[in-house]
Amino acid sequence: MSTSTTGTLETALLDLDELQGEAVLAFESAASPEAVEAARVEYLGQKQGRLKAAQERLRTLPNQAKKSYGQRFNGVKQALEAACDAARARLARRTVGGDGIDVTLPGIAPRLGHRHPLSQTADELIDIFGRLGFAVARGPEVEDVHHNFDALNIPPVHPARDPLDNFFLPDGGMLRSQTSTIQVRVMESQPPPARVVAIGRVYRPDTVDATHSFMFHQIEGLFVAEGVTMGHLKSVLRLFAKSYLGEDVRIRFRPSFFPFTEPSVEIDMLWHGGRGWVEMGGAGMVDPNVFKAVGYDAERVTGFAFGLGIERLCMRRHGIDDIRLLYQNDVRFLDQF
Ligand code: FA5
Repeated sequence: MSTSTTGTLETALLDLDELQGEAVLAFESAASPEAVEAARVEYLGQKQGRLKAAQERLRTLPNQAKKSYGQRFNGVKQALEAACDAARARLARRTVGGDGIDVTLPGIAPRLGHRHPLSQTADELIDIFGRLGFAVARGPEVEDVHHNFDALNIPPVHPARDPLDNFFLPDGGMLRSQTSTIQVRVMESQPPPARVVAIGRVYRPDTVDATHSFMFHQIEGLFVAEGVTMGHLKSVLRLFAKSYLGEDVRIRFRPSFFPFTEPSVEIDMLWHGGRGWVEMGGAGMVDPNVFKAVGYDAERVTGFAFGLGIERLCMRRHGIDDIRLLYQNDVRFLDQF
């Protein structure tokens, strides 16, 4: 039953104003979802709500007052519903299920990772050699002695095959000790010409120190065609060194020996700010015995090959002085690249 059955239009409208003022205040000051719900029941409740009572009052008013009251009532109803929605939204933003978690506090930003410096180096090397016309080749890390030694002109008695210098597997296979295996695989699988680079992990039981690891990465290059000379090797490696380490880099070829190249050289590099010549890898003209092993005609084609240590290149580029830092996954270190 309505509290007032006989009020004039004027008092009825004043009551509506008062109702709106009280209700909006109740919603605005509600500090918890429970308080919003209590205010909703009190003002907007379908059974005993005060808005419902105000609606019922319409019937008691004289006919000529009904239109004004009805319009004002609709405005109050909308204002109360909007205040209720706003209070709910405000508290939903601040708390989840009322459990005290303030979701309006600044969040913990997820750490965005990036590619490992060695992967960045590998990508860059592939890019540079790609521009020089080299395609990318791949080969397995678990190899056989044919690809790791025999086809590379490394005879059974050669010290490089010493069990103490290799990770041999019980089945007679091995973890490849150099990416030169991929030279063999490429030439076995296609006729000349061949112009590829291959990047991959290699394994050697070397004692770990600041410049050596038991697992590291190499980039292998191979260019075989008619008329390839040592001059091509030098210019490709010089172009590469300048692209990767800068215009002021100097490159030196030091006579050396590898069973699969003849002549063979070590590639040293010297650059501004460095501490002296650093050996980056080996290279040479592909030995005719390797061509024989893969079925290439050594009377018709010549070629060069090179193998560079990716860790060493990456370290020189970034001024990293200990190879072990590259494998520890310490984000304080990795974040710098
Ligand atoms: C070779 O592995 C030859 N296959 C390179 C080659 C390819 C010669 C084609 C001729 C033609 P070497 O053992 O020197 O060569 O290794 C090449 C490079 O790998 C080294 O110069 C060095 O940069 C890197 N390297 C070698 N051992 C390690 C190691 N334990 N840790 C990190 N890097 C290494």
